[in-house]
Amino acid sequence: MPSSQPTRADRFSFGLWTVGWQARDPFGDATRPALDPVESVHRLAELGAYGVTFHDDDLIPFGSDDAARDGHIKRFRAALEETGLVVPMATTNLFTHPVFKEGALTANDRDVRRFALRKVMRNMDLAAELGAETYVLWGGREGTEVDAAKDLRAAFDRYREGLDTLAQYSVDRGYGLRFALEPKPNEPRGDIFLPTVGHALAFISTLEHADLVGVNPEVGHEQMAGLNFTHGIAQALWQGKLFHIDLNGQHGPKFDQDLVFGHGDLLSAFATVDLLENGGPGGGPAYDGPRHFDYKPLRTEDADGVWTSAAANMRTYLLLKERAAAYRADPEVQEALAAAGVPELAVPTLGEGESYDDLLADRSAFEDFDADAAAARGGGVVRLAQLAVEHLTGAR
Ligand code: GLT
Ligand code: MN
Ligand code: MN
Repeated sequence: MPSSQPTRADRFSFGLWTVGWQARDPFGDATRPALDPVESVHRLAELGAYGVTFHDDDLIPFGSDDAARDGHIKRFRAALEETGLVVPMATTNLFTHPVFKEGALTANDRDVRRFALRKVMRNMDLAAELGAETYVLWGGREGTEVDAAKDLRAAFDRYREGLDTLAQYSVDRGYGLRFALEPKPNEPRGDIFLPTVGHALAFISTLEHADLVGVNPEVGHEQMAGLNFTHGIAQALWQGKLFHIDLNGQHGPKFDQDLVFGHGDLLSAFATVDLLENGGPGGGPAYDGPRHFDYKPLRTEDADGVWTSAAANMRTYLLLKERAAAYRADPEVQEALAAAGVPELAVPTLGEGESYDDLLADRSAFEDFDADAAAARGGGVVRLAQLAVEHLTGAR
């Protein structure tokens, strides 16, 4: 049995809104009482997490006066000090209050946009004070149901203006924050702007402080769009843009399930962990940021079930990490990888110093190339898939 007891070194973190979700859904009332953020900090620390993240309103209820606000922050800070938990990331709730029903940074109403910016800036102050390095922006309300109701090009101008303003604010205040945009295709809006990792990466390239902005992809959000999550984060890593990650589970294209990590597409979760842990230079980790879980304990669960599910996320990650290491170390897997030609993709297509003229002169590349023989070679891919299944099921 592998050691699956999480430690601080594993860098597991959770949003206050995850374990704190009271399980209110569009069809039913809450099934659990509110959870005190201080209790969440203590329970998460006991379970082996190293970090906790929050929206402004998770910690300080919307509309609190200054005295109440200070009180909430003080209690939270004390809990962090007692437990040693850190705050690696913070974010803003720009979606719950009805004021944001038509958008926040891209609302048609300019006053709402100005209010949204101020709300973010205020929580950036707190994030920096608590030592956060990353600031997430999930634009849940930035989108439409009726396209005629929004000047779409102006929406991107305003989105960019918002990001440029916030990044400049962080630079001027010396906060050192990096921003991570979280894509999602839909829900709560019919269609949300920046629906996938790819859209977000393209948008980021237009920003004034593009270097300070990356992505926070969520497993289920890419899978809701029918996309391959591992491919999405691979491209983000390749572009140096995986600033944060939201791990959870999802069963294909349907509403956002926010299941426990690995409780959706397990093979995809295996590929994700293998990439994060073994996909870097020399086979080491490709990502060194927090392993952040953004899930919702099932609505069926009581308080015990909440903590069982929090622990399940971490244990599943560690089990997959152990399985991925065993997979990589298995001589038969090594041989199957070689047979499938996987290492060959790392060899540049043109030789050292070779020009396209040299390629044109190389008869073996075209005139004498036997396309039919190359086409007849088997890929050896099923064997790799089955070896993964056997490692996952404990058969190897
Ligand atoms: C909300 C959303 C998540 C985002 C959070 C950050 S809020 O719960 O469903 O995916 O990560 O704003
Ligand atoms: Mn989600
Ligand atoms: Mn998320």
